[in-house]
Amino acid sequence: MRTQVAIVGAGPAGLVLAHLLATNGIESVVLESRERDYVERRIRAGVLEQGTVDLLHQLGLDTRLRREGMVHRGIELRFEGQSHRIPLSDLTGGRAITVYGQQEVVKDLIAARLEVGGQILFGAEAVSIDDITSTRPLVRFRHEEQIETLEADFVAGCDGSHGVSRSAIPAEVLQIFQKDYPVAWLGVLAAVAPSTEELIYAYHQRGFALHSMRSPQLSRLYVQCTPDDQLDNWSDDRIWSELHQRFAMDGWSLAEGPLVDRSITPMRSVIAEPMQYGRLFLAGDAAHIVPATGAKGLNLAVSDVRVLAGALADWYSSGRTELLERYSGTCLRRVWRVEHFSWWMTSMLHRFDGEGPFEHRLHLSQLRYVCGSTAAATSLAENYVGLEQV
Ligand code: RFL
Ligand code: PHB
Repeated sequence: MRTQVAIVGAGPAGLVLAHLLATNGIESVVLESRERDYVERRIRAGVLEQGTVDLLHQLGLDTRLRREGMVHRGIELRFEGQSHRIPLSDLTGGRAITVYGQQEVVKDLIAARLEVGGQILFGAEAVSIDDITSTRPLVRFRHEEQIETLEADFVAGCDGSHGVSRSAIPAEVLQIFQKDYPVAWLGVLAAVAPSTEELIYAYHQRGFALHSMRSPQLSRLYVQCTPDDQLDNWSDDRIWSELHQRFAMDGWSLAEGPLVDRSITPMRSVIAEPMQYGRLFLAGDAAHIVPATGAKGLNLAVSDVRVLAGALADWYSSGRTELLERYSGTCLRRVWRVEHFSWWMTSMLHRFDGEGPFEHRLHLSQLRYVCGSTAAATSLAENYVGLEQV
Protein backbone atom coordinates (compact mmCIF):
# COMPACT_ATOMS: atom_id res chain seq x y z
CA MET A 1 0.00 0.00 0.00
CA ARG A 2 1.12 3.52 -0.67
CA THR A 3 -0.26 6.94 0.28
CA GLN A 4 0.96 10.49 0.77
CA VAL A 5 0.62 10.69 4.56
CA ALA A 6 0.41 7.57 6.73
CA ILE A 7 -1.47 8.39 9.94
CA VAL A 8 -1.05 6.04 12.88
CA GLY A 9 -4.03 6.25 15.25
CA ALA A 10 -7.68 7.24 14.83
CA GLY A 11 -8.04 9.39 17.93
CA PRO A 12 -8.82 13.10 17.70
CA ALA A 13 -5.28 13.92 16.44
CA GLY A 14 -5.22 11.38 13.61
CA LEU A 15 -8.80 11.98 12.49
CA VAL A 16 -8.63 15.78 12.49
CA LEU A 17 -5.36 15.53 10.57
CA ALA A 18 -6.95 13.27 7.93
CA HIS A 19 -9.72 15.84 7.45
CA LEU A 20 -7.36 18.83 7.30
CA LEU A 21 -5.16 17.06 4.74
CA ALA A 22 -8.19 16.15 2.61
CA THR A 23 -9.27 19.79 2.44
CA ASN A 24 -5.81 20.53 1.04
CA GLY A 25 -6.10 17.74 -1.53
CA ILE A 26 -3.61 15.50 0.30
CA GLU A 27 -4.29 11.79 0.52
CA SER A 28 -3.88 9.81 3.72
CA VAL A 29 -4.52 6.38 5.21
CA VAL A 30 -5.33 6.07 8.90
CA LEU A 31 -4.24 2.88 10.68
CA GLU A 32 -6.11 2.17 13.92
CA SER A 33 -5.28 -0.81 16.12
CA ARG A 34 -8.75 -1.04 17.69
CA GLU A 35 -12.11 -1.75 16.13
CA ARG A 36 -14.41 1.13 15.21
CA ASP A 37 -16.93 0.31 17.88
CA TYR A 38 -14.30 0.41 20.63
CA VAL A 39 -12.86 3.75 19.52
CA GLU A 40 -16.32 5.30 19.34
CA ARG A 41 -17.23 4.20 22.86
CA ARG A 42 -14.08 5.11 24.76
CA ILE A 43 -15.09 7.75 27.31
CA ARG A 44 -12.54 10.50 27.81
CA ALA A 45 -12.46 14.26 27.42
CA GLY A 46 -15.45 16.52 27.46
CA VAL A 47 -14.31 20.11 27.13
CA LEU A 48 -13.65 21.67 23.73
CA GLU A 49 -11.89 25.02 23.56
CA GLN A 50 -13.28 27.77 21.37
CA GLY A 51 -10.48 27.21 18.83
CA THR A 52 -11.26 23.48 18.56
CA VAL A 53 -14.95 24.22 17.98
CA ASP A 54 -14.07 26.87 15.38
CA LEU A 55 -11.86 24.41 13.50
CA LEU A 56 -14.56 21.72 13.46
CA HIS A 57 -16.94 24.38 12.14
CA GLN A 58 -14.53 25.38 9.35
CA LEU A 59 -14.24 21.72 8.38
CA GLY A 60 -18.03 21.41 8.25
CA LEU A 61 -17.91 18.79 11.01
CA ASP A 62 -20.01 20.55 13.60
CA THR A 63 -23.60 19.69 12.66
CA ARG A 64 -24.24 17.46 15.67
CA LEU A 65 -21.82 19.43 17.86
CA ARG A 66 -23.89 22.58 17.33
CA ARG A 67 -27.08 20.68 18.15
CA GLU A 68 -25.92 18.65 21.15
CA GLY A 69 -22.83 20.45 22.46
CA MET A 70 -23.39 22.61 25.54
CA VAL A 71 -21.81 26.06 25.35
CA HIS A 72 -20.51 27.18 28.75
CA ARG A 73 -19.57 30.77 29.48
CA GLY A 74 -18.24 30.22 32.98
CA ILE A 75 -17.01 27.64 35.49
CA GLU A 76 -17.41 27.41 39.25
CA LEU A 77 -14.60 27.02 41.75
CA ARG A 78 -16.00 25.64 45.00
CA PHE A 79 -14.17 25.66 48.34
CA GLU A 80 -15.03 26.23 52.00
CA GLY A 81 -18.66 25.46 51.19
CA GLN A 82 -19.00 28.33 48.73
CA SER A 83 -19.03 28.61 44.95
CA HIS A 84 -17.27 31.34 43.02
CA ARG A 85 -17.97 31.82 39.34
CA ILE A 86 -15.18 32.53 36.87
CA PRO A 87 -17.01 34.30 34.03
CA LEU A 88 -14.91 32.91 31.18
CA SER A 89 -16.62 34.78 28.37
CA ASP A 90 -16.70 38.17 30.11
CA LEU A 91 -12.98 37.86 30.80
CA THR A 92 -11.95 36.72 27.32
CA GLY A 93 -13.87 38.93 24.92
CA GLY A 94 -16.75 36.50 24.48
CA ARG A 95 -14.89 33.21 24.09
CA ALA A 96 -16.45 30.05 25.54
CA ILE A 97 -15.96 26.32 25.92
CA THR A 98 -18.27 23.61 24.62
CA VAL A 99 -19.01 20.46 26.57
CA TYR A 100 -19.26 17.59 24.06
CA GLY A 101 -17.86 14.11 24.62
CA GLN A 102 -14.64 13.14 22.89
CA GLN A 103 -16.23 9.93 21.66
CA GLU A 104 -18.94 12.00 19.98
CA VAL A 105 -16.26 14.06 18.20
CA VAL A 106 -14.56 10.82 17.17
CA LYS A 107 -17.86 9.36 15.87
CA ASP A 108 -18.55 12.49 13.82
CA LEU A 109 -15.03 12.55 12.35
CA ILE A 110 -15.03 8.86 11.43
CA ALA A 111 -18.46 9.00 9.79
CA ALA A 112 -17.59 12.10 7.75
CA ARG A 113 -14.28 10.64 6.59
CA LEU A 114 -15.76 7.30 5.53
CA GLU A 115 -18.66 9.02 3.78
CA VAL A 116 -16.31 10.64 1.27
CA GLY A 117 -14.28 7.47 0.74
CA GLY A 118 -11.48 8.35 3.19
CA GLN A 119 -9.42 5.35 4.24
CA ILE A 120 -9.44 4.32 7.89
CA LEU A 121 -8.27 0.77 8.55
CA PHE A 122 -9.57 -0.53 11.86
CA GLY A 123 -7.95 -3.51 13.55
CA ALA A 124 -4.66 -2.40 11.95
CA GLU A 125 -1.92 -2.18 14.55
CA ALA A 126 1.32 -0.46 13.56
CA VAL A 127 4.22 -2.59 14.79
CA SER A 128 7.13 -0.52 13.49
CA ILE A 129 7.92 2.65 11.58
CA ASP A 130 11.03 2.34 9.46
CA ASP A 131 13.22 4.37 7.09
CA ILE A 132 12.07 7.65 8.60
CA THR A 133 15.22 9.47 7.51
CA SER A 134 14.65 8.43 3.89
CA THR A 135 12.09 9.99 1.52
CA ARG A 136 10.03 6.76 1.68
CA PRO A 137 9.18 6.03 5.29
CA LEU A 138 7.33 2.79 5.90
CA VAL A 139 4.79 1.66 8.47
CA ARG A 140 4.52 -2.07 9.13
CA PHE A 141 1.20 -3.08 10.56
CA ARG A 142 -0.71 -6.19 11.59
CA HIS A 143 -4.08 -6.57 9.92
CA GLU A 144 -6.17 -9.75 9.92
CA GLU A 145 -3.17 -11.69 11.21
CA GLN A 146 -0.92 -10.58 8.34
CA ILE A 147 1.94 -8.12 8.47
CA GLU A 148 1.41 -5.50 5.78
CA THR A 149 3.29 -2.36 4.82
CA LEU A 150 2.17 1.18 4.13
CA GLU A 151 4.66 3.38 2.31
CA ALA A 152 4.25 7.14 2.42
CA ASP A 153 5.92 10.52 1.94
CA PHE A 154 5.41 11.28 5.63
CA VAL A 155 4.24 9.49 8.77
CA ALA A 156 2.12 11.18 11.42
CA GLY A 157 2.42 9.40 14.78
CA CYS A 158 -0.99 10.04 16.35
CA ASP A 159 -1.09 6.79 18.32
CA GLY A 160 -1.52 8.17 21.82
CA SER A 161 0.53 7.57 24.93
CA HIS A 162 0.89 3.79 24.45
CA GLY A 163 1.67 3.83 20.74
CA VAL A 164 4.80 2.82 18.82
CA SER A 165 5.63 6.07 17.00
CA ARG A 166 7.55 7.77 19.75
CA SER A 167 9.94 4.83 20.08
CA ALA A 168 10.82 5.13 16.37
CA ILE A 169 12.79 8.28 17.25
CA PRO A 170 16.33 7.25 18.28
CA ALA A 171 16.79 7.37 22.05
CA GLU A 172 19.87 9.61 21.75
CA VAL A 173 17.80 12.26 19.97
CA LEU A 174 14.75 12.11 22.21
CA GLN A 175 14.40 13.87 25.53
CA ILE A 176 11.48 12.91 27.75
CA PHE A 177 10.25 15.20 30.50
CA GLN A 178 7.93 13.49 32.93
CA LYS A 179 6.14 14.21 36.16
CA ASP A 180 3.86 11.72 37.87
CA TYR A 181 1.57 13.46 40.33
CA PRO A 182 0.74 11.46 43.45
CA VAL A 183 -2.98 11.76 42.65
CA ALA A 184 -5.50 10.19 40.26
CA TRP A 185 -9.14 10.63 39.34
CA LEU A 186 -11.87 8.11 39.73
CA GLY A 187 -14.27 9.11 36.96
CA VAL A 188 -17.89 7.98 36.75
CA LEU A 189 -20.73 8.53 34.36
CA ALA A 190 -24.05 8.79 36.19
CA ALA A 191 -27.43 8.47 34.51
CA VAL A 192 -28.89 11.53 36.17
CA ALA A 193 -29.45 15.14 35.13
CA PRO A 194 -26.44 17.31 36.07
CA SER A 195 -26.95 19.15 39.37
CA THR A 196 -25.28 22.21 37.90
CA GLU A 197 -25.39 24.30 34.74
CA GLU A 198 -21.65 24.93 34.68
CA LEU A 199 -18.66 22.73 35.58
CA ILE A 200 -17.73 22.75 39.26
CA TYR A 201 -14.09 22.31 40.29
CA ALA A 202 -14.13 21.65 44.05
CA TYR A 203 -11.20 21.86 46.46
CA HIS A 204 -11.81 20.17 49.80
CA GLN A 205 -9.68 18.88 52.65
CA ARG A 206 -10.78 15.38 51.62
CA GLY A 207 -9.48 16.06 48.10
CA PHE A 208 -10.55 17.36 44.71
CA ALA A 209 -13.85 16.68 42.96
CA LEU A 210 -15.21 17.76 39.57
CA HIS A 211 -18.77 17.92 38.36
CA SER A 212 -19.02 17.83 34.57
CA MET A 213 -21.67 16.47 32.23
CA ARG A 214 -22.28 14.86 28.88
CA SER A 215 -25.93 15.67 28.18
CA PRO A 216 -29.05 16.93 29.99
CA GLN A 217 -29.47 13.35 31.26
CA LEU A 218 -25.86 12.34 31.96
CA SER A 219 -23.51 13.63 34.64
CA ARG A 220 -19.76 13.11 34.51
CA LEU A 221 -18.19 13.18 37.98
CA TYR A 222 -14.64 12.81 39.19
CA VAL A 223 -13.23 12.30 42.66
CA GLN A 224 -9.56 12.48 43.62
CA CYS A 225 -8.07 9.11 44.59
CA THR A 226 -4.55 7.68 44.62
CA PRO A 227 -2.75 6.41 41.48
CA ASP A 228 -2.56 2.86 42.91
CA ASP A 229 -6.24 2.84 43.90
CA GLN A 230 -8.45 0.02 42.60
CA LEU A 231 -12.02 0.33 41.36
CA ASP A 232 -12.91 -2.47 43.80
CA ASN A 233 -12.12 -0.11 46.68
CA TRP A 234 -14.91 2.18 45.55
CA SER A 235 -18.44 1.01 46.14
CA ASP A 236 -21.24 3.19 44.76
CA ASP A 237 -21.98 4.34 48.32
CA ARG A 238 -18.40 5.41 48.92
CA ILE A 239 -18.26 7.30 45.60
CA TRP A 240 -21.48 9.22 46.34
CA SER A 241 -20.49 9.84 49.93
CA GLU A 242 -17.17 11.42 48.88
CA LEU A 243 -18.84 13.46 46.16
CA HIS A 244 -21.48 14.78 48.59
CA GLN A 245 -18.85 15.80 51.11
CA ARG A 246 -16.51 17.47 48.66
CA PHE A 247 -19.24 19.44 46.86
CA ALA A 248 -21.19 20.27 50.04
CA MET A 249 -22.73 23.74 49.99
CA ASP A 250 -25.78 25.11 51.81
CA GLY A 251 -28.85 25.22 49.59
CA TRP A 252 -27.31 22.91 46.95
CA SER A 253 -27.55 19.19 46.56
CA LEU A 254 -26.06 16.59 44.28
CA ALA A 255 -28.56 14.32 42.54
CA GLU A 256 -27.63 10.62 42.48
CA GLY A 257 -28.26 8.18 39.67
CA PRO A 258 -27.10 4.77 38.43
CA LEU A 259 -23.38 4.65 37.64
CA VAL A 260 -22.95 3.44 34.08
CA ASP A 261 -19.17 3.67 33.68
CA ARG A 262 -16.15 4.03 35.95
CA SER A 263 -12.38 4.29 35.49
CA ILE A 264 -9.24 5.53 37.23
CA THR A 265 -6.87 7.99 35.51
CA PRO A 266 -3.53 8.95 37.06
CA MET A 267 -2.48 12.58 36.70
CA ARG A 268 0.72 12.78 34.68
CA SER A 269 2.76 15.22 32.60
CA VAL A 270 4.94 13.91 29.77
CA ILE A 271 6.64 15.84 26.99
CA ALA A 272 8.76 14.36 24.20
CA GLU A 273 11.27 16.66 22.54
CA PRO A 274 11.64 16.93 19.63
CA MET A 275 8.24 16.03 18.22
CA GLN A 276 9.75 15.12 14.85
CA TYR A 277 12.56 13.11 13.37
CA GLY A 278 13.20 12.76 9.65
CA ARG A 279 9.80 12.27 8.09
CA LEU A 280 8.03 11.19 11.26
CA PHE A 281 5.93 13.77 13.10
CA LEU A 282 4.37 13.08 16.50
CA ALA A 283 1.08 14.74 17.44
CA GLY A 284 -1.27 14.67 20.42
CA ASP A 285 -0.80 12.24 23.30
CA ALA A 286 1.95 10.44 21.34
CA ALA A 287 4.09 13.52 22.01
CA HIS A 288 2.73 14.82 25.31
CA ILE A 289 0.33 14.14 28.15
CA VAL A 290 -1.22 16.71 30.45
CA PRO A 291 -3.04 16.07 33.73
CA ALA A 292 -6.79 16.33 33.04
CA THR A 293 -7.36 19.20 35.49
CA GLY A 294 -6.86 21.79 32.75
CA ALA A 295 -9.14 19.96 30.24
CA LYS A 296 -6.50 20.37 27.57
CA GLY A 297 -5.34 17.03 26.10
CA LEU A 298 -7.74 16.81 23.19
CA ASN A 299 -7.40 20.50 22.41
CA LEU A 300 -3.62 20.28 22.35
CA ALA A 301 -3.83 17.29 20.00
CA VAL A 302 -5.98 19.37 17.65
CA SER A 303 -3.61 22.33 17.70
CA ASP A 304 -0.62 20.07 16.88
CA VAL A 305 -2.29 18.67 13.78
CA ARG A 306 -3.40 22.09 12.68
CA VAL A 307 0.28 23.13 12.61
CA LEU A 308 1.27 19.86 10.93
CA ALA A 309 -1.40 20.08 8.23
CA GLY A 310 -0.34 23.65 7.41
CA ALA A 311 3.30 22.61 7.09
CA LEU A 312 2.48 19.58 4.92
CA ALA A 313 0.20 21.63 2.69
CA ASP A 314 3.02 24.12 2.19
CA TRP A 315 5.42 21.31 1.26
CA TYR A 316 3.02 19.71 -1.20
CA SER A 317 2.13 23.00 -2.87
CA SER A 318 5.56 24.61 -3.03
CA GLY A 319 8.21 22.12 -1.92
CA ARG A 320 9.21 24.46 0.92
CA THR A 321 10.52 22.66 4.00
CA GLU A 322 10.71 25.57 6.49
CA LEU A 323 7.35 25.00 8.16
CA LEU A 324 7.96 21.27 8.45
CA GLU A 325 11.37 21.91 9.99
CA ARG A 326 9.80 24.29 12.50
CA TYR A 327 6.95 21.91 13.42
CA SER A 328 8.32 20.72 16.75
CA GLY A 329 9.45 24.17 17.89
CA THR A 330 6.12 25.75 16.97
CA CYS A 331 4.10 23.09 18.78
CA LEU A 332 6.28 22.93 21.88
CA ARG A 333 5.67 26.58 22.73
CA ARG A 334 1.98 25.81 23.19
CA VAL A 335 2.68 22.42 24.75
CA TRP A 336 4.74 23.95 27.55
CA ARG A 337 2.22 26.73 28.16
CA VAL A 338 -0.53 24.15 28.48
CA GLU A 339 1.66 21.89 30.63
CA HIS A 340 2.24 24.79 32.99
CA PHE A 341 -1.44 25.69 33.16
CA SER A 342 -2.44 22.06 33.78
CA TRP A 343 0.26 21.64 36.46
CA TRP A 344 -0.90 24.87 38.11
CA MET A 345 -4.58 23.85 38.14
CA THR A 346 -3.59 20.40 39.45
CA SER A 347 -1.44 21.90 42.22
CA MET A 348 -4.10 24.40 43.28
CA LEU A 349 -7.04 22.01 43.39
CA HIS A 350 -5.74 18.73 44.84
CA ARG A 351 -4.71 17.67 48.32
CA PHE A 352 -1.32 15.99 48.31
CA ASP A 353 0.06 13.41 50.71
CA GLY A 354 1.87 14.96 53.63
CA GLU A 355 0.08 18.28 53.35
CA GLY A 356 -0.96 19.86 56.64
CA PRO A 357 -2.75 23.02 57.75
CA PHE A 358 0.00 25.22 56.26
CA GLU A 359 -0.51 23.87 52.74
CA HIS A 360 -4.29 23.89 53.19
CA ARG A 361 -4.18 27.62 53.89
CA LEU A 362 -1.96 28.15 50.85
CA HIS A 363 -4.51 26.37 48.63
CA LEU A 364 -7.29 28.52 50.05
CA SER A 365 -5.29 31.71 49.67
CA GLN A 366 -4.56 30.94 46.02
CA LEU A 367 -8.21 30.08 45.33
CA ARG A 368 -9.44 33.26 47.00
CA TYR A 369 -6.99 35.29 44.97
CA VAL A 370 -8.06 33.67 41.68
CA CYS A 371 -11.71 34.31 42.49
CA GLY A 372 -11.23 37.79 43.91
CA SER A 373 -8.80 39.40 41.50
CA THR A 374 -9.93 40.16 37.95
CA ALA A 375 -6.31 39.88 36.79
CA ALA A 376 -5.89 36.41 38.31
CA ALA A 377 -9.30 35.22 37.11
CA THR A 378 -8.52 36.49 33.60
CA SER A 379 -5.31 34.51 33.56
CA LEU A 380 -7.19 31.33 34.43
CA ALA A 381 -9.97 32.14 31.95
CA GLU A 382 -7.78 32.88 28.94
CA ASN A 383 -5.80 29.69 29.45
CA TYR A 384 -8.94 27.64 30.04
CA VAL A 385 -10.78 28.76 26.90
CA GLY A 386 -7.49 28.46 24.97
CA LEU A 387 -4.89 31.07 24.14
CA GLU A 388 -4.85 32.26 20.55
CA GLN A 389 -1.15 33.20 20.70
CA VAL A 390 1.48 31.55 22.86
P1 RFL B 1 -5.82 9.02 21.56
O1 RFL B 1 -7.19 9.55 21.68
O2 RFL B 1 -5.26 8.17 22.61
O3 RFL B 1 -5.78 8.24 20.17
C1 RFL B 1 -4.70 7.41 19.79
C2 RFL B 1 -5.24 6.30 18.93
O4 RFL B 1 -4.16 5.49 18.46
C3 RFL B 1 -4.52 4.13 18.56
N1 RFL B 1 -3.26 3.33 18.62
C4 RFL B 1 -2.74 2.70 17.54
N2 RFL B 1 -3.18 2.58 16.29
C5 RFL B 1 -2.42 1.86 15.40
N3 RFL B 1 -1.25 1.25 15.76
C6 RFL B 1 -0.79 1.35 17.04
N4 RFL B 1 0.36 0.75 17.37
C7 RFL B 1 -1.54 2.11 17.99
N5 RFL B 1 -1.37 2.41 19.30
C8 RFL B 1 -2.43 3.15 19.66
C9 RFL B 1 -5.36 4.06 19.82
O5 RFL B 1 -6.21 2.91 19.84
C10 RFL B 1 -6.16 5.36 19.70
O6 RFL B 1 -7.37 5.19 18.99
O7 RFL B 1 -4.75 10.20 21.30
P2 RFL B 1 -4.95 11.64 20.59
O8 RFL B 1 -5.63 11.51 19.25
O9 RFL B 1 -3.62 12.27 20.68
O10 RFL B 1 -5.98 12.42 21.50
C11 RFL B 1 -5.64 12.81 22.80
C12 RFL B 1 -6.86 12.77 23.72
O11 RFL B 1 -7.49 11.52 23.59
C13 RFL B 1 -6.50 13.03 25.18
O12 RFL B 1 -5.50 14.00 25.28
C14 RFL B 1 -7.72 13.50 25.99
O13 RFL B 1 -8.67 12.48 26.11
C15 RFL B 1 -7.29 13.97 27.38
N6 RFL B 1 -8.42 14.38 28.23
C16 RFL B 1 -9.03 15.61 28.06
N7 RFL B 1 -8.64 16.44 27.07
C17 RFL B 1 -9.31 17.61 26.85
O14 RFL B 1 -8.93 18.37 25.95
N8 RFL B 1 -10.39 18.00 27.63
C18 RFL B 1 -10.84 17.22 28.64
O15 RFL B 1 -11.84 17.56 29.26
C19 RFL B 1 -10.13 16.00 28.92
N9 RFL B 1 -10.54 15.19 29.89
C20 RFL B 1 -8.91 13.51 29.21
C21 RFL B 1 -9.97 13.96 30.05
C22 RFL B 1 -8.39 12.24 29.35
C23 RFL B 1 -8.91 11.42 30.33
N10 RFL B 1 -8.36 10.12 30.39
C24 RFL B 1 -9.16 8.96 30.48
C25 RFL B 1 -6.98 9.90 30.03
C26 RFL B 1 -10.47 13.16 31.04
C27 RFL B 1 -9.92 11.90 31.20
C28 RFL B 1 -10.47 11.07 32.32
C1 PHB C 1 -14.87 15.98 31.46
O1 PHB C 1 -16.01 16.43 31.24
O2 PHB C 1 -14.60 14.80 31.27
C2 PHB C 1 -13.81 16.87 32.00
C3 PHB C 1 -14.10 18.21 32.21
C4 PHB C 1 -13.11 19.05 32.71
C5 PHB C 1 -11.86 18.54 32.98
C6 PHB C 1 -11.57 17.20 32.75
C7 PHB C 1 -12.55 16.37 32.25
O3 PHB C 1 -10.89 19.36 33.48
